[in-house]
Amino acid sequence: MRNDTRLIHEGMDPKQHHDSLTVPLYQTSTYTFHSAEQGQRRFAGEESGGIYSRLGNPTVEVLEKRMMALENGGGALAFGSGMAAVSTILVHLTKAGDHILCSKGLYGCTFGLLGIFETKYNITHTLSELASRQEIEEALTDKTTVIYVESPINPTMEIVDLALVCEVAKERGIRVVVDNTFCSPYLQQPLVIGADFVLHSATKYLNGHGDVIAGILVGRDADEMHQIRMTVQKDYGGIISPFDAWLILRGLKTLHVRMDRHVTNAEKLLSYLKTEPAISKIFYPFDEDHPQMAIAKKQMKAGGGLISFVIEGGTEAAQRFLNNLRLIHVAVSLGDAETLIQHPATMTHSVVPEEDRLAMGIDNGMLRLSVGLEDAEDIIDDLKKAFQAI
Ligand code: LCS
Repeated sequence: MRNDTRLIHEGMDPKQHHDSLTVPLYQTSTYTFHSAEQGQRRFAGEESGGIYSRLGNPTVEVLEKRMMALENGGGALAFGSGMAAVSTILVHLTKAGDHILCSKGLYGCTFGLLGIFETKYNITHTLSELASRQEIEEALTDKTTVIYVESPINPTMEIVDLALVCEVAKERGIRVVVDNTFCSPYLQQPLVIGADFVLHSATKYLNGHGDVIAGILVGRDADEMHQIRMTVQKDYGGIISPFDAWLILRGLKTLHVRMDRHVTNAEKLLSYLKTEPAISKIFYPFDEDHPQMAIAKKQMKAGGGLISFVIEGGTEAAQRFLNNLRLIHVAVSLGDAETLIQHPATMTHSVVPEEDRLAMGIDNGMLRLSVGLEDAEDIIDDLKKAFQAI
């Protein structure tokens, strides 16, 4: 199957589910054993089958199989949030005293998690542009076990050259984790490029309907993914609920058509935003003024549905602009049918100290627009009116 077909069919055999067309919702916490000995065999791993839904659930399993196929991995795990996926893989790959090399910018809570790692376990990190082999090599230490990158970076839309990072990491046996939330596997497939793990806030494009918090982790190696399932995921316990998995399966069926529309709407909005005199900078990966457009085009199928821009006048001007929008909702999150806009300095990245935030390139006047699926002209009209009002 090709990926657009996998979105709809992968992992689901109606014959195994009473000929149901859609994946049934197994809303159960536990499974009944036919005998005490069978329970013993299942716990011992000698017989497959249900044990307890923190260890596996048939609805969740279809989602995991589907995501594994879409990302070209060997195994996948679903979580109760994107942050549960982030924390699980970082706990798996590090021990006290290790070092994590990161992209220059990170989602605010990922940055917060790294702070916890540092204070509690002396696991340090460095943020780097990772722009050249030399820069990557200089930022590595003999304690580096992981390179953790977002690309595009939330919310600056900077791009990391994934092939370059993977090449340098592979030479040194360092594992590469890519947060692919902004792209979804429809636009970018980091495992194909050479990463070891790819993760998502499934809250965003994968689900696409603004009604679930969830995460996905896909790894190259099936045995290692099973090991993570039976250790960090099981014992830290950040699993997804079957209902949320069911909703994401429903959302995934339209990922390709939704992403196409997010992208065409974003392109229309970009053309308009470039004519707005109040905007001093615009960040969109496939914009010809984006300094890393060539790298973006090498690894992404299209520019995605997020545009960030800076308006003159800092936080005060940004807030005045937001307060004059009527159709576009002021909200964090992204990847939904509704167009959403947020102010990273006071919202998603407010936990990042100002000095670090500015070093990440997040100005006080920056706004991040998650372009929805409405008629692009209506979104543009709303933006125009807000600009006129300020
Ligand atoms: N990674 C990225 C790139 C994200 O943008 C987010 C959430 C996460 C991980 C964490 O996922 P969650 O636990 O929320 O499912 N990003 C958000 C954002 O930009 N606005 O609100 C949440």
